[in-house]
Amino acid sequence: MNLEIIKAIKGLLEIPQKIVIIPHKNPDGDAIGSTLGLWHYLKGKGQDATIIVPNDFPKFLKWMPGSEQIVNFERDSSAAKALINNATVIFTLDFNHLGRIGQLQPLLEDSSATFVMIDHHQEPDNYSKITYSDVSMSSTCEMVFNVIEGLDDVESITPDLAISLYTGIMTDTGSFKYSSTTSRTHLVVAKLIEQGAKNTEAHNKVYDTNTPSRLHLLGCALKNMVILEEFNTAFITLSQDELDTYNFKKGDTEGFVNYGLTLEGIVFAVIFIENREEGIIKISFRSEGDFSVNEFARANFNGGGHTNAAGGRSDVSMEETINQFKALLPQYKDDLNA
Ligand SMILES: [Mn+2]
Repeated sequence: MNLEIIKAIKGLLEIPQKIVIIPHKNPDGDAIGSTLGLWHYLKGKGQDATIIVPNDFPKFLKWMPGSEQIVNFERDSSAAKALINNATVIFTLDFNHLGRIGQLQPLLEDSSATFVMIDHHQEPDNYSKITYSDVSMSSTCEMVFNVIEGLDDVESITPDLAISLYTGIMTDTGSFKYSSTTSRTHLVVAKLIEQGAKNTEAHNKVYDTNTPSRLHLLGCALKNMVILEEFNTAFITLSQDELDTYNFKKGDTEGFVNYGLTLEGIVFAVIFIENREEGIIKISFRSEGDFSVNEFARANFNGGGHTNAAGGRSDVSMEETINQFKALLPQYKDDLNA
């Protein structure tokens, strides 16, 4: 990675700072893993550091060492505000524009702290003084490893730090199978295991956490799947009523969207999930090959992300959203059949 970035980060950490680390809203494995990994590192260096999440994160990540010390802005907004106001350095991890942190956005916009962005999403904003942005990276966790390596501290990685980064790489690469997984990713993971990451434990704790109601919800989602062979596309809908029927808990629909891609020939998979409270349809897009769901989500559904994984939203009803979606497909037909 870029030596200037390492130099700049090194310079920041030469003196004691008041550090806040922030991941995106609805934090996933990479968001929690990378913030915890960095947090363990900074604590190890004697720095005063706190992680603030914009809102809660799924239960299947709550076993991670240090996660109990994460400040949830929705629950402890006054503590979070004080920490942000006093911060001299703010690391923003796994996102690249301040619109991704919900209610925290105005607080960060008013902050005079030095901002450091570490992120692998496309088209970064320029709010940070130090920007480590690389869309070729498997995960933000891999990038945090690169920073630690750049600072010549790999041998100081503790088991708690190692398992944090391991877990984020594991979840963001679909257990090391997405195309973003490089030989370098495997080398990083190998080093993390060497430093004490208990890999089997991470897999069990993240993936073997089904509840009967989640499996029933999955059954419902799969039953609702619509396959549009003409466009090599499969989509799933879940209404708020269906979520309620199966006692939906945050994180329960994680991974559902990927089932569409396991069908032979399907290159584009989508899940539409109604959120009555927010009055929106939350959308996840996945693709195989060159079809860019980042561009599709940006152009049509107020979202974005990566080439093969993106998110978006719709402010109209499920029925209207599905109609809009179907009406869009013909103009992408050539790309979807490439
Ligand atoms: Mn990520």
